[in-house]
Amino acid sequence: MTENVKNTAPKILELIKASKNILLHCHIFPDCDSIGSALAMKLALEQFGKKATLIRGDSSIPEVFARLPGAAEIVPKNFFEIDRSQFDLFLILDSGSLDRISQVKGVDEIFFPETMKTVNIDHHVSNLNYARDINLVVTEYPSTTLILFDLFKEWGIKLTHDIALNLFMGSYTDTGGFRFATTTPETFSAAAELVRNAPDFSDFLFTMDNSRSQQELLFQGAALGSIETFLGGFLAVASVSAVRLREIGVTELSINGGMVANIIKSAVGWDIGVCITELAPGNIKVSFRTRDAKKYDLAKITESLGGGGHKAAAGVVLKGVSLDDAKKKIVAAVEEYVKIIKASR
Ligand SMILES: [Mn+2]
Repeated sequence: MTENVKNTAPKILELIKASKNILLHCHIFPDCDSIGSALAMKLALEQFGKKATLIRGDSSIPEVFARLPGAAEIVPKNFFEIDRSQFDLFLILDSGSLDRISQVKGVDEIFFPETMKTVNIDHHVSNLNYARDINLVVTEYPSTTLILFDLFKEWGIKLTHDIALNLFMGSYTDTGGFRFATTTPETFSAAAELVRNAPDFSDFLFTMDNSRSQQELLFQGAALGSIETFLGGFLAVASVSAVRLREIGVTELSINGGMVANIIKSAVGWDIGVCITELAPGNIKVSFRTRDAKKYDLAKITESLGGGGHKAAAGVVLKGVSLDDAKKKIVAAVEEYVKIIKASR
C-alpha cells in the first residue's frame, strides 16, 4: 500500500460517513475494472449503511460482465438522465478524465452541483485530477480494484464473497491475467486473499473466456485468411471489404480489428500487425499493433495518417478512400516512418 493511499483513506471515509446518497458510475465502454470497482464499492458502502446508486453510463454492460455480483442493480441511465441534485457524493472510479463519465454531451456539460462532493479514485497515468474534493490517483497500481482492495482494508470492510469476486475480476483483467509488467508481488498477495474469499473465481473466468459471439470468430477468420506481408515481411496486413462483411453476415458490433492485429503481431517476424476493415465504402477503420514497442512507436505512424493511440496499439479511420488505396497509404506511411527512425539512429 502506498503512503498516499494510507493517508487518503481516512479522508475519503470521512466524506462517505457524512453522505446520505452516493453516486457511482461505469465509464464509457466499461471494462471489468470499471464495473468490478463500482460494484465492489457499492457493496462496501452498504456495509456502512449507505445508500449508493450505480448508473450504467453511456454504454451497455457487456453481457459477459452481467453475471458479476450486484450487476442486476445497475441503473440503466447515463449521467444526464439522473437528478444530480439528489446526490451528496460522487465516487468517480477508474476514469482519467471527465469524458469517461459521459460523452453524450460536451465535457463542459459535465459539472457537479455545489452540494455534491466529488472524489476521483484511479490508476491511469493520464488522469487529470478533475475532482473538487479528493483526487486519489496512484499510478503504481495495476487496477482501480486493487486500490479499492487497500482502501477497504483501511476502512475495515469485511471482504465478502461478492466484494472479493468483483475486485478479483477487475484485477485479473486489467493486468491481462497477471501478465502485464504492472503486476507486482503485492498484486499476487491481494489476488490470493481475494480468491480465498471467492473460490468460484474460475467459473467466472471460464464464462469470460467462452462468451465470444460466432460473428466475432467469423470476422477473425475472414481477416486472418487475408493476410499479406509488405516491406520485406515485418509488416503483416489483414483486410476485410464491406462486401466480404456482408457475405459472412458480420455487423459492426462483432468487428474487433484490434484483436485481429493483436493475433497477427503474435507471430514471430510480424513485428507490426494491421487490420483494415471497410465498414462501408469510404469508411475504413484501421488498427495497428506491434510486438516491439521499444523499436516502433505506432502512434507516430497513425498520427501521420490523422489518427492516434499509444506506442504498442494505435488506430485511424480513413474516410473517402477505397480499400486498396487505404492499404497503399498504410504501407507508405509505415515505410516512411521506418526511414525516419533508421535515419535518426
Ligand atoms: Mn482500470
